[in-house]
Amino acid sequence: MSAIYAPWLAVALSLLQPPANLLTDADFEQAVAGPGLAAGWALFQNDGGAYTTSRVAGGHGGRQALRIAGTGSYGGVVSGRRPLSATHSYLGEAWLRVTGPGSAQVKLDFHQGERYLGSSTSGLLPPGPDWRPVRVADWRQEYPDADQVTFAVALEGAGELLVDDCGFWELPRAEQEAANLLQNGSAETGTATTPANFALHAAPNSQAVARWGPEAAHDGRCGLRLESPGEWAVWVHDPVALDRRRSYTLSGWVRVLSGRATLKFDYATLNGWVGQQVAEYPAADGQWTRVTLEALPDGYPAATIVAAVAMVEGAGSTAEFDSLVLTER
Ligand SMILES: [Ca+2]
Ligand SMILES: [Ca+2]
Repeated sequence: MSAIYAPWLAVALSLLQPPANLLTDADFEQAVAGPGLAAGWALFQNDGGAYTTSRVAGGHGGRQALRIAGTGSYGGVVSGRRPLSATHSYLGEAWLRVTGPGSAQVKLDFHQGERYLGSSTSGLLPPGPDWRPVRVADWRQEYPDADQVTFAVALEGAGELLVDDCGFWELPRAEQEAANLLQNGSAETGTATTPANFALHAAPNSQAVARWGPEAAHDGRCGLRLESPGEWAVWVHDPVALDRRRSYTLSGWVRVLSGRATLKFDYATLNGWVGQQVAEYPAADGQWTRVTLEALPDGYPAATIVAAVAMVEGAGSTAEFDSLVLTER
C-alpha cells in the first residue's frame, strides 16, 4: 500500500528551511594565526602521534583549506560539543583530499559528560588526487546514554589530509526513525560515490547507472538513484536477522521518473536468496510517494535473514529513493 502520512509531511515541511551549519569557520576562510584552527575547533591525536594543522592555499571552495599532516595511528580536528536532542538527528559532511598511505574519515563522536562513548563513522576514504565528499549520519542507538555530540575529521595513519567545506547539522527526526533497523536507511552515510551499507546489483550486462548524492535526496542531504537500461537494478541494504515472532514493516520514499520502480523485501539464508515480496508500484509521475510493505515471511519458511531493497525493473526505468525505514514489533 502506498501512503503519505502526517509525521513525514511535518518533517518534510520543517526542512524547507535549510538548517544552520553548527560549525564555526566551516570553509576555513577565516584569518587565523598559528596552527590554522579558529575558535571552536581542536586538534586530537593518539598518544605518541605527531600531527600538525595549518592553512594551505587552494581548497574545494574559496581560497584555502585546512591541512592535517603527520605520523601516528590517527590525528584530526574536532568541533565543540553540542547537547544531544532526542527529537533530532545529526549529519556530518566534509570535502577531503588524502595523500597516503593513510586514509580519512568523518565521525560523530558521542559523549556522556566527560566520558567518550564511541562514534558513528563515514567509513574510510582511501588516498586519491581529487576532492571527494565524505558524509555520516548518527547511529546513536549504539550509545543510548550519550548526552553530547561532536563532529570530527580524522586522518587514520600517516600522510596528509586536506579538509574543506565541512557541515554539521541538526535535523528534526521522525519518531519512526529512532527505531529504524537500517543503519543507513536515510542514505546519509558514505564516501565519494558509495553509500555505506548498500550493495548495488544489476542484471548481467545491464549497464545500470547508480548514484548516491544530493540530487536524489527527499530529506536530509542525500538519496539514492537507479537508472536501468537493462532488466533490473537494485540497491540492497545490509540484511537483518529474521525473527519470526516479530512483524516487520518497510517504508520509504520512492520517486519514479520513468518505467517501474518500488521497494521490496528479499528473503535469504546465509547460503543465498530464497524469494522476494514486492510492494505496489507508485505512478511514474516524478512525484515522491511513500511506499509501505508489511513482511509476510510465512511463504519463505527457510529464510533466516531479510533485506530492504530499492529496485527499478524493466528497460528504461529511472527512480530515486530515500529514507528507508524498517521497523519490527
Ligand atoms: Ca575553503
Ligand atoms: Ca536522505
